Amino acid sequence: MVEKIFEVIEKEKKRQQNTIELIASENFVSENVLKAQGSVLTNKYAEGYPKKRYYGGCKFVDEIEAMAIDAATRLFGVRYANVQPHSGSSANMAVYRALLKKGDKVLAMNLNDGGHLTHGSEQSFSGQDYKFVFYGVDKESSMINYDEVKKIALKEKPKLIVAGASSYPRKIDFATFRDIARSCGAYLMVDMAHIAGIVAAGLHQNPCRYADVVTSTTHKTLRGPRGGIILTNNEQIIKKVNKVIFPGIQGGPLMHVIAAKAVCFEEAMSTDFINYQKRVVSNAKALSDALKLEGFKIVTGGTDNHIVLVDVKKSVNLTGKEAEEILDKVGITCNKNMIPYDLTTPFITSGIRLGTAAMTTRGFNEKDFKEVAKIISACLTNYDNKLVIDDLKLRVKKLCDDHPIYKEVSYV
Ligand code: DSN
Repeated sequence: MVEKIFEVIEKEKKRQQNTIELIASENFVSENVLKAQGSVLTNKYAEGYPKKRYYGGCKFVDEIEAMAIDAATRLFGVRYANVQPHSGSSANMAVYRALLKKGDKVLAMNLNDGGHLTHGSEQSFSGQDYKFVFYGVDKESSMINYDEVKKIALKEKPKLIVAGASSYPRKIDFATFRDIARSCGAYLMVDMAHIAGIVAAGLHQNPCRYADVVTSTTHKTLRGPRGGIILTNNEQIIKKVNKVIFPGIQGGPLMHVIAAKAVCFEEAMSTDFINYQKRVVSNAKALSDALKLEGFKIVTGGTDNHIVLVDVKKSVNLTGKEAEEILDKVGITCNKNMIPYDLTTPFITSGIRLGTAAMTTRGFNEKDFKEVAKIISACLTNYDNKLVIDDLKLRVKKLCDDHPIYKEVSYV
C-alpha cells in the first residue's frame, strides 16, 4: 500500500510535468516551500499561539510561527496576522464568527458573477449560518458597478460587506468598497485569495489599507503551501479572530505548513517575485489578446490580473464542461466556470476559467501563451479530428519539456 502511494505520487508528478496547468487557483511552489512542508514539524502539536501553548516542547515551533507572522505583516504592510487557518474557507469562517452573530446580514458577490462558495452559497456554512444578499456585475460590461453595489448596501444595511472573487478578471476598487461599507455602517472584509501574489508585488491596490479584515489563501498567485491567513490593523478584531481560530474552529496548527507559509512570505518580498507577478499579468493579457484574435469572446473583454474567463458557448458553441474535457485530452488542464448571466448550471457552465500563475512559474513567456491560445483554438474547433489532436498533443508536450517544473525532485 505504501509503495502504491509513492507510485501514484510519481504518476501525479509526471502528470504535472507533462500538462499545461491553467487552473487559475493552482501554482508550483519552490523547493524550499516543499522542504519546509515535508519537514519534521508535522510531528508537533502546538495548540495556542507563540508563548501561549497548551503543550510542552514548543520552543522551536514558537520561533517558526513568530517568523511567519512577522513576515506576513511585513509583506502586506499590516499590523496583525493569524497564520493558522488550514484553508481560505476556515479563514472566512473565522472572520464571520468573529464579527457576526448567526443570522446577521452580509452583502457579497454572487457565485455566478465571480464570487465564492464561502461568500454565501446555500451549499456552504456561510449561506446556512448567515443571511447573505448579493451584488453582481453589469450585464453589458461584466464588471462590478460600484453605484449599484452602494444602492444595494444602503437598501439592505448589511453588517458586513465581502469584496473579493474567484473568477473576476478585473481590478477591484477596495477604496470604493471601504466608502460603501462606511456609508451603511458595515464592516468590510476582503477575500484576496486569488490576487494575493499580485497584491504582494504591489501591482494591485492593497486591501489591507482599506478593509477591516483581509483573508487569503496562500497557494494561488502567492505561490505558497495550501492554507489560509487573516490580516488586520485592528487589535480588537485580531483578538476575536485568534479566539475563533483556536479553540473556536481549529485544533493544533499545522506547524509544517506554517513554516512553508513563512518561506513563501519571505520569497514574495524578493525582486524576483515582483518580476514574476509582472509576467503573470502580462502573460494573461497576451493569452487573452491571442484568444481574441482566434475569435474567442473573453468575459469583460480582457484581464487586469492572472485570470482569463472565456465564454466558450458564444465562441465555439461548447459548454464549459465539454471544453474542459476536450482540452484535457491534449494535456491542457483548466476548469469549467459559470460566467455572468449564465443560463446553465455549475456542472455544465458556459465558460472556462484560465490562469497564468502556474505556467509563468515554469517560465512561460508571452510567446508561449500565444502558442497556448492557438492550441486551445485548434483543439476546441477540431476535437474530432485525430490527426489534428495528435499534433496538438505533441505541441503541448514540447512546451512542457522546454519548461521543467523542478530540477531536483528526490523529495517526492
Ligand atoms: N477552488 C478555488 C478556486 O479555484 O478558485 C477557490 O476555493
